[in-house]
Amino acid sequence: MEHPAHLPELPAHLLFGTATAAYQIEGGAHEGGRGPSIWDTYCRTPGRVVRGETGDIACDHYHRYGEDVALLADLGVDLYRFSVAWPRVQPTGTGRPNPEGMAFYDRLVDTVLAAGIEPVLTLYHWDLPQALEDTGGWRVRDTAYRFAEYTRIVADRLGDRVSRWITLNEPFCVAFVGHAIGRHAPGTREGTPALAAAHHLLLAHGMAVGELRAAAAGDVGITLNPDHLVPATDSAADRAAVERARTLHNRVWLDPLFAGAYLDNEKEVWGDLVDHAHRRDGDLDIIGQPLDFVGVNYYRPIMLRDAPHTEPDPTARTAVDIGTEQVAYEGVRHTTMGWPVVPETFTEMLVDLDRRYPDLPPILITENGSAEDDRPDDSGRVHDADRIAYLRDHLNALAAAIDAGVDVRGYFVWSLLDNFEWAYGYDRRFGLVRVDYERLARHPKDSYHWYRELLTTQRARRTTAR
Ligand code: GBH
Repeated sequence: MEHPAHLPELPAHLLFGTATAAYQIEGGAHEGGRGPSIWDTYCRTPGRVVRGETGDIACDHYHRYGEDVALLADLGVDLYRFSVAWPRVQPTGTGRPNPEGMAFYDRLVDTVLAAGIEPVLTLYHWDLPQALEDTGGWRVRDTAYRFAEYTRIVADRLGDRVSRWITLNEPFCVAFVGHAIGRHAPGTREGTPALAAAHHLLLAHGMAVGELRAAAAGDVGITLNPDHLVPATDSAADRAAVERARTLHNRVWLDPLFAGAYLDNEKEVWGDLVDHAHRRDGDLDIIGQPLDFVGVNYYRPIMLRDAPHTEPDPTARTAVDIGTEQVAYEGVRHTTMGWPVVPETFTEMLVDLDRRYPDLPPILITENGSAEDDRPDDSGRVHDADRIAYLRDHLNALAAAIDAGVDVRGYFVWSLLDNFEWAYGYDRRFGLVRVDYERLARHPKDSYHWYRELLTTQRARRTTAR
């Protein structure tokens, strides 16, 4: 079958989807017995989220999921990635499951399956039950055990129907944006406790893998956000800065998961912040169990230079104070997130990942997309040519990585809908579908129609390829 010139050409085996996350779309925050999460708390802390916005209503997906699944069906995706809100399942993070919460995900999964779409379930996309934060959150080991229990509850209920499971979404953001940069919940700026959180997240992942292997038949993986880090100059100092950042962003997760080892350079990067008291014998074996896939979220490269850390009070040093500073990319377009659009770095990141970790399982691109300045015309249509160009160029870059031998099996656009973009509130729009937050109406953008055409073309190729 002839491939239209304006569409990227991907291998016939590649599966396509879109992704969302519970707190960003569901709303219904006080319904169905849901307990409070750390994001409910964070949103209510003055100065944290743009205009003090919250996920209380969000896209009202909790009530409108039927309409959203119909949009997915019309789009023609193979896969739909969503997350389960832990505080809907266990309102206080422990104890017996909440029947109404379980019933919601039961209906959602059945509706997705009835539309001929495979559900891809993320267990943790950042909404920790507040009650667990109150007892130490990810800083304490107990939270990993609680996560394993929660995983078992979800697996027992949905394990017969969900064919792909993602334990955690972007643990980098949980540990370091949450506990060191402080721009995500719980919003603290810590050193050693943030590094403890990183370890407990890895442990939670490993324990959850064990539960999933016991109670669910599907494939199991984790979603990371491996960053493509570029030195501002070729100087030894800038290259060393990038190596420290590569440790903080990528190696913290990749080495224990896929190379069977803790970091060999922790002291160089964090000095006195390093404390092994939270590690126990055997943890590494739990963490490094084989996975069926690794999820990769990719949006943009980051350019860095060496910038000696000059905090006068050493006790105030956080885990992200590693003597680096971000440098702006010149001469490229930036999205409304302020992120540079450099599609070829998507190829470079994937090839680099593949070469550095020979034991990496097959990759699913679990998120890729862009926030644009979408202005609806008089009829409510959004002509988002910039988003289409972004997706087209990144899919071409993905095709190049696959050509270079990287084993990628799936690709998800972030996101199906405009939604609650964390600290940016509703101010940033990533959707293929516009959400009018006053009427909660959905309006497919031009990019939705473009992706639909791509999926139609790819499906036709798949049939001829057979
Ligand atoms: C992903 O995070 C998320 O999985 C998804 O929920 C989100 O909606 C999507 O991407 C788009 O952002 O201001 O320096 O403290 C992407 C990684 C990490 C990007 C946090 C913004 C803020 C860092 N995000 N980061 S900082």
